[in-house]
Amino acid sequence: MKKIILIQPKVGSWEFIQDVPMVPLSLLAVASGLVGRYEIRILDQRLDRDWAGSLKKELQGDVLCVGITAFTGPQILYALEASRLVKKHSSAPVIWGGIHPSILPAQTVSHEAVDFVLVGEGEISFPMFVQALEQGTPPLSVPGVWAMAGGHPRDNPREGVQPQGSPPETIQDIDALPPLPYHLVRLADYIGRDRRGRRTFAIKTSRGCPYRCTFCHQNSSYRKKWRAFGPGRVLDEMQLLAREHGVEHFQILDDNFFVDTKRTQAILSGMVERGLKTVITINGSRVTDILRLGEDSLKLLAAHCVELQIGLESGSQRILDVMKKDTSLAQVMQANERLKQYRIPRYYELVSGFPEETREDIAETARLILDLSQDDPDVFFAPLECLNPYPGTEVYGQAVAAGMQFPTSLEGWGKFEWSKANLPWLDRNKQRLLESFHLFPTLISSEIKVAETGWMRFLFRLYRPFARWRVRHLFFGLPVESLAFRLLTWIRS
Ligand code: B12
Ligand code: SF4
Repeated sequence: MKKIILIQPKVGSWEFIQDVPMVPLSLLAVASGLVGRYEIRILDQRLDRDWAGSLKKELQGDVLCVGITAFTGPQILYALEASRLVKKHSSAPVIWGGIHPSILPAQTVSHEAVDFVLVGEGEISFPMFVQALEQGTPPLSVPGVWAMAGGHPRDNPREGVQPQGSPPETIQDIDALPPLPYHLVRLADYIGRDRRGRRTFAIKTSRGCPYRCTFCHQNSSYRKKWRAFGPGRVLDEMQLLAREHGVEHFQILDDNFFVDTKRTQAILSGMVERGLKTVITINGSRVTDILRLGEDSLKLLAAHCVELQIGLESGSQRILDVMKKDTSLAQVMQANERLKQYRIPRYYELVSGFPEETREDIAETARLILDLSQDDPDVFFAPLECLNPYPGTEVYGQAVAAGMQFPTSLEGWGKFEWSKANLPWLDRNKQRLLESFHLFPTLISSEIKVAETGWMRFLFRLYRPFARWRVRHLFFGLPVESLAFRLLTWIRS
């Protein structure tokens, strides 16, 4: 049996934030159609300290190819390190897939350490590619494959088959895909603990999102197509993971979990019917979909959901319209009220730094944060993120038009600094404001998540009114907090 090596590169600073890395879902998905036909080895740089040594050992077998996944950012540098090592120690072709290579395939495949790029979802096309390699037919005939031809990056250049640069279709019926081959990894390495010590594991129950936000990768990667696993498959997977691996908390990584309300209801009620004692965190949702949920779903959600992450983005209607969020502030308040009624813990996410955004728009966001977090222990805010114009998004086009310089090489994307200073439309005052505001949404929400111990929570409770005052007035001068923080750290050490 020929061997296929799949590499999960490190992510960067995230390694220090997470207690355990997230299970390599992308590689497991890609491997799902190959199980039984090839010897598959998944190598995770985040877990294996001597990953280079392990890779060299694996390369000694009969290796058909090496697949590597990457999204935009420092992960690319780690992926390149692995690619170069393969090139140095073997003649096996290196194929890159995942979000970054899919968005910029020509630039990616132009790198000397990359032989092929496979654009889009890999469950069907990767087995086709592998088969072509094995049979010695040109892999370029497989939809979505890019390679260098005649010194130029080309995708599937056969006449009449597919025009240059057009991505392959997304997989319609993802429910028909084989289950994830969890046996290829040591699952225990990917089960972390939440704040209450529950065994926590990440799953994905749907892909894509039908909406059109200008900063979101959805529109390019999945072209607004939302596809989902049916409730039966989702519940079977949860049951298996709970029974065989003791998972007590599922972190659902969907872009938008609630698109199909019937499916939501079936999953939530199925958890009760099957006696699943697990809780869930939902990573991706939006208020307009939450408003479509019936009373039954909300009750079930209250029973199971320990954290509902919601993309609020802004407190300014004008900016919500600019980013094409297709949501009104009245809907935001209404959804919050419904969730509050059921005491469903909300984790709101915000983004700022759009070209049209004024200080008054930012002040409106501040007012929304203050309103929603007022006397509500179940509301928590993520830090206010500065807009990152990722390639493939509508704001990326705006940034290019405004003269923002983006990398022209794969290495460049790996080293690219996503800092506010890069945004061409932000003047120095607004940059400073966004930088100072960044952590305050988190500081003024529930202390439970911010402060670990009882006495810290006490101090935090004393401090919170001051933090709220700062947010109300958008006044972040005289940063006494950072002095206090340094003092506390010194005392503790
Ligand atoms: C889990 C996750 C993380 C995890 C790590 C995941 C990992 N494996 O390393 C953590 C929490 C660490 C993380 C961090 C960040 N993330 Co993140 N994350 C995700 C999330 C929610 C799920 C990814 C996933 O597992 N998908 C499931 C698999 C099945 O889908 P897939 O990866 O697309 O894989 C398919 C295809 O791409 C292809 N494929 C993938 N790999 C390969 C390899 C080969 C060889 C082949 C042939 C095919 C192939 O086939 C797969 C099956 O169809 C996505 C959003 C999403 N819903 O996808 C964001 C996402 C990937 N993250 C994103 C971002 C921006 C970040 C951060 C920068 C956020 C931040 N502000 O700090 C950080 C830091 C990243 C960095 N570079 O330093 C963006 C990436 C945009 C981009 N252009 O790359 C996404 C898309 C979210 C978004 N909506 O913008 N993230
Ligand atoms: S609703 Fe969320 S997932 Fe959907 S396009 Fe907007 S930001 Fe992306």
